[in-house]
Amino acid sequence: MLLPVAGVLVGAALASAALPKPTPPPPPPPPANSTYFNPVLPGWHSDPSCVHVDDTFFCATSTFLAFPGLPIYASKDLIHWKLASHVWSRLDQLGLPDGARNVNDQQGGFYAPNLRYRKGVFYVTNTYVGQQNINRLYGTIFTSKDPYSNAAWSNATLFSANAIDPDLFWDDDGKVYISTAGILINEINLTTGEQTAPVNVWTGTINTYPEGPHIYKRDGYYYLLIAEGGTGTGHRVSIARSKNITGPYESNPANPILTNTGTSQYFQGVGHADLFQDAGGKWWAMALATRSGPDYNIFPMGRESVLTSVTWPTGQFPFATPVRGNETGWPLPPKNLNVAGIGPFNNANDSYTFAPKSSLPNNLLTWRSPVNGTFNISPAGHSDTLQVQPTRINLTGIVPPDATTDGALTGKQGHPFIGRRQTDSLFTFGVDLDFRPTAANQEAGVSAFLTQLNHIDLAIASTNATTGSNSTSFGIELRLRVEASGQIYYNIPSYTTVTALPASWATSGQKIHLQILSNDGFFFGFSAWPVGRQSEATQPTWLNANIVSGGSGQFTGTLLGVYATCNGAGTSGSLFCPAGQQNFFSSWSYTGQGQRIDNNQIVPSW
Ligand SMILES: *[C@@H]1O[C@H](CO)[C@@H](O)[C@H](O)[C@H]1NC(C)=O
Ligand SMILES: *[C@@H]1O[C@H](CO)[C@@H](O)[C@H](O)[C@H]1NC(C)=O
Ligand SMILES: *[C@@H]1O[C@H](CO)[C@@H](O)[C@H](O)[C@H]1NC(C)=O
Ligand SMILES: *[C@@H]1O[C@H](CO)[C@@H](O)[C@H](O)[C@H]1NC(C)=O
Ligand SMILES: *[C@@H]1O[C@H](CO)[C@@H](O)[C@H](O)[C@H]1NC(C)=O
Ligand SMILES: *[C@@H]1O[C@H](CO)[C@@H](O)[C@H](O)[C@H]1NC(C)=O
Ligand SMILES: *[C@@H]1O[C@H](CO)[C@@H](O)[C@H](O)[C@H]1NC(C)=O
Ligand SMILES: *[C@@H]1O[C@H](CO)[C@@H](O)[C@H](O)[C@H]1NC(C)=O
Ligand SMILES: *[C@@H]1O[C@H](CO)[C@@H](O)[C@H](O)[C@H]1NC(C)=O
Ligand SMILES: CC(=O)N[C@H]1CO[C@H](CO)[C@@H](O)[C@@H]1O
Repeated sequence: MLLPVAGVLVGAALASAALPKPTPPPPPPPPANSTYFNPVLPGWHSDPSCVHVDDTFFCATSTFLAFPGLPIYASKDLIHWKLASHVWSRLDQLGLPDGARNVNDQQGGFYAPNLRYRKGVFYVTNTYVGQQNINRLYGTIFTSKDPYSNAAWSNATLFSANAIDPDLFWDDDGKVYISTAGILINEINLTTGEQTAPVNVWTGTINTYPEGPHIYKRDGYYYLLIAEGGTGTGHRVSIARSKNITGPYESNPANPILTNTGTSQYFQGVGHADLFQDAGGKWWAMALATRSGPDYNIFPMGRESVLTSVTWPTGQFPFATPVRGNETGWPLPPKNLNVAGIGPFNNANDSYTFAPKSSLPNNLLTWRSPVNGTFNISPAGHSDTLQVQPTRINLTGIVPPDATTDGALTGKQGHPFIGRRQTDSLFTFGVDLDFRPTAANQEAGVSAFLTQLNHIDLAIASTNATTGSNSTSFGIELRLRVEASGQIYYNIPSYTTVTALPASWATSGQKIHLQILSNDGFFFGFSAWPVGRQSEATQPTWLNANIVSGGSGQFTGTLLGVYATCNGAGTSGSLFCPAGQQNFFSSWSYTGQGQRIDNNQIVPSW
């Protein structure tokens, strides 16, 4: 046995002496782990659900009453996310009576989406909640072969949903299952809509709001990932598995696999995760989190999307790296901004001129779907402006379901507001306003808007007080409105303060600049000045961002935008104001100036 081996060795030694063999290069070292900042989708981006298709990652997030709704973001590097399309951009996609407007609750509308890809088709499965009744829900499935186009998204196929947060799972035998909060699972035939009776397979580890289920099949097991604990500081991600999709499911002894509950971390409410793999097979989780600290008091951006690494050993349960502002984890794909979509990137600044023939920027949202004709770009004689036709409802209106007298004042038929997400802790948002009132109590201005019951507005308004009046029968005032009635946990009063506009500001044709900014992420400052004369700016009024955190908007996040109203003047039941009032906004800008990533740490916006 020894000799032939020796002979081989000798032969090999001779061969290499005759023809020197290059020493093979050492295997490349594994790429170093990455460091990046969370949230990777800052601003209101709740309930993320993500897939990886070819070289691109896609995530969908929930939008409740905002329109257009259900954004799809695309990224090639997991850090820079571009708006690819909105799944819901046409009112008639829902096919419900009254379109999609007739929702009472401020937190109704599109709940958590589920984004999946199968054989060339993207599926977004969801529930539309609360039409006329908070408990009423419609299951919806939208499909598209082109995630970069609004128009390519189908009308909704409606199905009877057992609960919120439906998830679609295709088994190897072609059967399709829906799981929902509860956790309930049943089979659905996507062609006929037929469903089997649901089975309650798991109530989680603490019996509290088991929801947001996702099923993954791996190593012969069905893994059932859920959110539980409620979408506040108790939020967590847990997992169970079974060899049989309908159970019984075995809870992971190491649950929860991802949470910051019970910690002093700045990122709280971590939960509602979805798992996906990158090109190298590494697992990642996208989850929601609030930048609130355990006080859970000031978090104007609401629930944002955070990225963390997941380790999933063969045959075992996965576990995730805890969520931090300065996150370390698997190597990231190289930076790549070559991403398609209707844009912009979520972290971009806005600088909008509303040039003639342009359309509304795609990152602007309205509250509920807008009344046709509310927003006009560069109308005749007013180039480079966004005209907001005032409607009779102001940003509060009469909050449903109390509106027994005048349905137009509930907002259920649309609001005269359009805004973008606050995406940075520190920011400056500003716009110029050319306000042309024709009667008392007309107003137009800017708002930090969470819901109809949680918003702060700075407006130019006409008043019949005589102070500051010039050449008209009404005066012009700066009106600051704090609407905090939805702030249920803290006893913040709602109030309005007015100051007469200085006479020198109110000259004909003078535009007024209105600004909202934050220097620390905790307080918002509201100020105004005549365009071109910033030295005359009012001292900012500083207000606690708690006014637009949680409360009636615990599922949503702050939008910064513009509005116009005549505060109920005109004909009962009619949406628009008496003719005359004109409001032209121009030079819209938003600049991100910093992100708070820890209780005592702010970094430049990225
Ligand atoms: C969507 O539904 C509306 C209303 O029923 C209909 O007019 C429209 O043609 C539908 N669109 C598609 C793409 O099916
Ligand atoms: C769905 O229903 C159709 C019509 O009955 C049937 O042809 C199809 O096989 C069903 N699909 C599944 C996956 O059972
Ligand atoms: C899986 O569940 C189905 C439906 O409850 C049942 O008929 C089947 O016996 C189960 N299989 C196993 C292996 O438990
Ligand atoms: C983030 O953490 C890394 C170490 O993981 C450290 O080198 C870096 O300085 C930190 N960045 C900030 C802004 O704290
Ligand atoms: C890299 O990140 C992964 C996921 O967070 C972690 O499990 C692993 O220990 C890290 N490796 C090093 C060398 O830090
Ligand atoms: C936004 O503008 C600020 C201030 O000019 C700048 O520091 C920041 O880099 C900009 N953000 C992006 C994503 O370009
Ligand atoms: C919306 O308004 C425009 C212009 O006023 C009009 O052409 C269009 O038909 C309206 N659409 C609907 C659905 O009412
Ligand atoms: C001023 O207010 C009073 C009382 O609200 C109202 O009766 C009057 O019509 C107003 N005047 C003008 C010019 O709007
Ligand atoms: C907003 O509109 C409602 C309903 O018309 C009205 O009661 C309220 O006074 C208005 N708010 C302001 C600040 O004018
Ligand atoms: C009473 C008063 O202040 N009148 C002023 C109104 O504005 C015009 C145009 O700016 C001035 O010329 C008037 O003096």
